[in-house]
Amino acid sequence: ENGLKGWLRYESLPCSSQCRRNLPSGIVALNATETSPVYVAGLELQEGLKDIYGSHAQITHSQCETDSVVVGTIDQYRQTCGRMDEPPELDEDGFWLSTSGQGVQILGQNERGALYGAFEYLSMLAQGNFSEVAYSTNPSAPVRWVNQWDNMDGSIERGYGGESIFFKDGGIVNDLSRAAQYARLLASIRINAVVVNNVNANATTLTPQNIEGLGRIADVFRPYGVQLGISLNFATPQILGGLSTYDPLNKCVIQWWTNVTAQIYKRVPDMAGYLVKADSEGEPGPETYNRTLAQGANLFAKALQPYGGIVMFRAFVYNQLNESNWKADRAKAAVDFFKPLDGKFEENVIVQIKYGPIDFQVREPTSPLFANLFHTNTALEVEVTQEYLGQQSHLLYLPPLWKTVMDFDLRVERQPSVVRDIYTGKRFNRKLGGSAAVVNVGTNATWLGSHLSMSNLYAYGRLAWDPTEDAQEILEDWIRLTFGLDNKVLQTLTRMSMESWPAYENYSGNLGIQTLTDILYTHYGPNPASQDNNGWGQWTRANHKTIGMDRTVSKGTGYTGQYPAEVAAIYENLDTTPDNLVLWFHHVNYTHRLHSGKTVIQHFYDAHYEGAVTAQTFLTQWESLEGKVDPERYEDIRRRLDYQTGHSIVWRDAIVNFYHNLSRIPDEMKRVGNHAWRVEAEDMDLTGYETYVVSPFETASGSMAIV
Ligand code: BDP
Repeated sequence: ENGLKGWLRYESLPCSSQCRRNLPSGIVALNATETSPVYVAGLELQEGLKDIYGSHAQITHSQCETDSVVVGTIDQYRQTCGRMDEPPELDEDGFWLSTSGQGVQILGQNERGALYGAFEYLSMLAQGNFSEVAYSTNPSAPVRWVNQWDNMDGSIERGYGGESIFFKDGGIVNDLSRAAQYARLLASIRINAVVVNNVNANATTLTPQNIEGLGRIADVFRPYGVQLGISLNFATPQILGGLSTYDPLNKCVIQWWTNVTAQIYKRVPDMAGYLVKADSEGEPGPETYNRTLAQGANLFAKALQPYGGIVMFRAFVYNQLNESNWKADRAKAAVDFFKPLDGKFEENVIVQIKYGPIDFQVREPTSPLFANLFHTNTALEVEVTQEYLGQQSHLLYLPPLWKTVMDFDLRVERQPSVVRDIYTGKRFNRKLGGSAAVVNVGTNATWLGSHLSMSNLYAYGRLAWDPTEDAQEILEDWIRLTFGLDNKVLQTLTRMSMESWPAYENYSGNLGIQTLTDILYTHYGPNPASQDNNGWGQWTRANHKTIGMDRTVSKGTGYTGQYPAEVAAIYENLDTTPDNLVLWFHHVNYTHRLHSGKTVIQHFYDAHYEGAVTAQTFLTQWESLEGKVDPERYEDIRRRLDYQTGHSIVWRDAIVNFYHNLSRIPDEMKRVGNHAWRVEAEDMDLTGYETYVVSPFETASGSMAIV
């Protein structure tokens, strides 16, 4: 139980009489080609039936048996099994699942859909569910991608699960078995493409040798219906191609991209498309030549059009980093850059937008860019990798956070405009759209570096398919698939997970102040001092009396004006701004009273103590499951929660001490700075350890640690 199988464990279950009645006696996979998703679906069904219920079903390919499970496309079914009276209505990648007649039917609109249906059926079996169902399901959007920030040298930017499963020493690894296993996991949650290399892309990704290697990755993905995507470095024609320019309107540059795209499609005829980060954080882009971001995006769009590929063009472009200017606001940048370009992008461009306007913080308001593009395809970008959010060392179930954005109604033109309806294309009638998650799995057997973090990957896939699904119901499925059917395990892990985001928000940064982590590079651990005086535009504007960014139109940066009128009005006014975003939108005294009746500073103190208290229950809650979870995973998770217990206290004390020092306002509960019972490590007799003054000072009590 090292985690490698993720939620596809197919743990053995007793076969009740209902089970015996309902288990199919054979498997009919309507494609005999070994690399086809339908063939793979047949094998997966066989393995699942064997592992879960010990039943040995034979696979055939050409004859329909009534008490079998039949898997294939609608067309294959018609050819082999005869007419269908009422063929289900399916969109691309959709499927029909019926367990209600004789045998089981799993029919996809295409082969990928058929494979998804097989995984759905197996997920029912693995949860002991033999209910009779007959339904079709379709994806909310065509783009359900994941991004990997893997570098060609094998490291992974913001990855916490080991080295890359794709790259090493500048090339593609020989053994791609983990890549195939990844595709299997992703297919089971209906993800249809992986962009395999970092958005901060290396031009050498596109050498002929590496294109061949990328082709090998695509080959191992293909049987699972997963397509390959590639991140591009905008300056590749110059860096790799030897041209004197990378101007997107230059004929030689256009020709260069046309040629390289042709070479890629020759090797990978089903390549999904490109992901481009341009003119952002030092990455090259069209700005160098005074061209617009749309002109930059369209360069790739046109190269891809003959092959049906897509350009995911990132909206994560920002400036406004002059801290002395109180009107400067990085949060405004995406709308400033992209709104004027609405309608100027080719039809196969999708603007990929992070959920909030800054950068994957523990709480952000919905990116207003979703309310400013009406003639442009959009996609939502989330992070499964817990970059600012505890880096897999803290339990954090993310979907409740994502849902604050997916379910947010932006009220464009005073009409219902829920974000999930915008990026899936429904609200503004766009054909393309969807979502992308930065995942960053690595060679660690747990994939993400921690068993419990896998709930986020699982849930991402489910929400990409259907963003209206309930975060807790998804979690419960994941728990049963990952840890079995014990009710106490289910209840306990559900509770811990659902409490995890509020707890982390409480002890890391509340009231919309953003995650008070180190901002300079690590994005880990508390460092509130770094949240001002930095060149990243992530500022709290904290001084000894006041805190928060004034983003109003009337007095501040004007950011609220980027929302449609009804939403703007709520955030413009301190009285109507919800407490959980008050410091995002307003600059107030520490003594300002919230709707809750508490002052800002007292809320800080209380929330940090409460958050740490909740985090400490995670360990005891988990320990109550000893014996109910296999020892290997039990112990690994226990150790992490033990660490989180301590680190949540470090967080708590760092933040409350920092603001206590700054504001000089005492804690009504007299906790801050008062830990009479605490034994400081540096006061003990030390053998083999030395004391060490930490920076920032507040991350250890008395600014002393031992090393
Ligand atoms: C930030 C990360 C940085 C990424 C960047 C991005 O810290 O490593 O390159 O986002 O999304 O959150 O491009």
